[in-house]
Amino acid sequence: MTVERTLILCKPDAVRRNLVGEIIARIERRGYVITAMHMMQLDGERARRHYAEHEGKPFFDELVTFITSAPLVAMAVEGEGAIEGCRQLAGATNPLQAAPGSIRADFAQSIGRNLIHASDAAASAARELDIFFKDSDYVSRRHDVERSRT
Ligand code: 3AN
Repeated sequence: MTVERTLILCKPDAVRRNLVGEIIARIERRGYVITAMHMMQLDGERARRHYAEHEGKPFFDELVTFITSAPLVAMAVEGEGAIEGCRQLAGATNPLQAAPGSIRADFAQSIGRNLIHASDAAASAARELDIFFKDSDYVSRRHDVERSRT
């Protein structure tokens, strides 16, 4: 069994629209397990690190401005195949192209306000989780992860 850990952000639009519970419910119903969680307002330095791969793109400044504009909820989510599974739950970046039933298709209209971040690969998950959490923030829920598969 390959248990993965991924970073989920309920971005400021999700918090403002009271959709945090909806997002958490979908993650938990899928059987994934939350092992760390913070509500926080991100500073510019951490926001730029988080979105480093987009530096230089036309939407980068707006992205950093938006993600730092109001509180977000950051979560570490664990489970078998959790990285790809959470990307499925989120849906495609552009809500108009997101699969029906995904969070972005069901609740978002535009690419700049697409509610959720979900890491796209093991390396980016590890890098991004380090921006939001330190080792002592994680709780151990290995039994819950194992039970949730059956
Ligand atoms: P995803 O969040 O689906 O992995 P990325 O990593 O390509 O998408 O983009 C990160 C974030 O940047 C997106 N969630 C979205 O908020 C924003 N973004 C991406 N592409 C655009 C764009 N063309 N215009 C405005 N914002 C964008």
